[in-house]
Amino acid sequence: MFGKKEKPNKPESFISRLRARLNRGDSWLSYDLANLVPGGTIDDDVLDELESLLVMADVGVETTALIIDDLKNSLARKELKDLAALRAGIEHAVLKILEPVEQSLVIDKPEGPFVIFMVGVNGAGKTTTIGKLARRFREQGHSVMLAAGDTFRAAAVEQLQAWGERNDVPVIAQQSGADPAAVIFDAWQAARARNIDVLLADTAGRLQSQSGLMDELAKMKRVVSRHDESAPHETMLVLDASQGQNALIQAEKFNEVLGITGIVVTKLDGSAKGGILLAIANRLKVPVRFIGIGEAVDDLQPFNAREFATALLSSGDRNSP
Ligand SMILES: Nc1nc2c(ncn2[C@@H]2O[C@H](COP(=O)(O)OP(=O)(O)OP(=O)(O)O)[C@@H](O)[C@H]2O)c(=O)[nH]1
Ligand SMILES: [Mg+2]
Repeated sequence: MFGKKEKPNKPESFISRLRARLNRGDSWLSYDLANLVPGGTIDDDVLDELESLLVMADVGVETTALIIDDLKNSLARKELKDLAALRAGIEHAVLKILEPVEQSLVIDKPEGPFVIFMVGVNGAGKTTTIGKLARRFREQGHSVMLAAGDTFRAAAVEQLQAWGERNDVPVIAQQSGADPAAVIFDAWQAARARNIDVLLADTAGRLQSQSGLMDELAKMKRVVSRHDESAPHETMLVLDASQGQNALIQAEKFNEVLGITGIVVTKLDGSAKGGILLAIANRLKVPVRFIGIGEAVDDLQPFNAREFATALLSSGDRNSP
């Protein structure tokens, strides 16, 4: 395979890694677009086929309809003369959906620590994201502490402690089976006493359908807000992009129970086509803070709508000669 430039002395930028890794480097959208329009004419049939493509790429029926309606209006105004105009039209529609959710997380230090709750289903990437964020915040000059609120899974505390050691960040933990709300409160008190800027709270993975466990998260939030009514300052939902439309269902339920204030979409480097980000942005309108494209520390970066749209629409390897 070729198409990717070697740059031995300079690490690849995040955007080029995103382009190379999204849907395993197959830029399905531009590749399939070119195939849809072999003769170069855009008509209703082309848009109908595009509609199926978007639905298959996890964009979802509702959000796809929004994009297609936009394009049909452009077509009626005779603005879609060729493939380039169609691509520009899609990019415009995609940006209209993504730009409003591009809102970076701002750490403004209140009285106590800035508290971030990390929630999501099992294996979505919560603990890893905490590790990556701990590093990022440290590099930005903030003092950081981690709370081992996953007291359920046996190795969870060790996993968090490993991240803590790697980044020289203290971890507050109790024995496994302890009440997670007690761990969080303990950590919050410690963070306040030590004048820590950011407290990142890990929680055990749970399915959105497990109502008892969802209530437990709400209780963890209450324990902190009782002592600092502005906390938690961020309830961050971690979603695994490879779960497709299921991630949207998770997002809706977590939002309903907890009031999500930020989203992290991980694993965009796998087989995920990335359309799920459009579905989530359109349905929830909750800020997408970061996206993850791999397991390394710098594989997590702030979400940038334009970069993401470009990655969706850029020429992939399959278009190379
Ligand atoms: N490829 C890839 N893997 C990721 C990404 N983010 C996290 N992972 C991997 O996903 C796996 C699960 O990550 P965790 O951080 O343990 O997930 P979790 O949500 O804490 O899981 P539980 O605590 O079991 O609920 C790990 O192997 C991570 O390295 C990503 O953006 N891309
Ligand atoms: Mg975890």
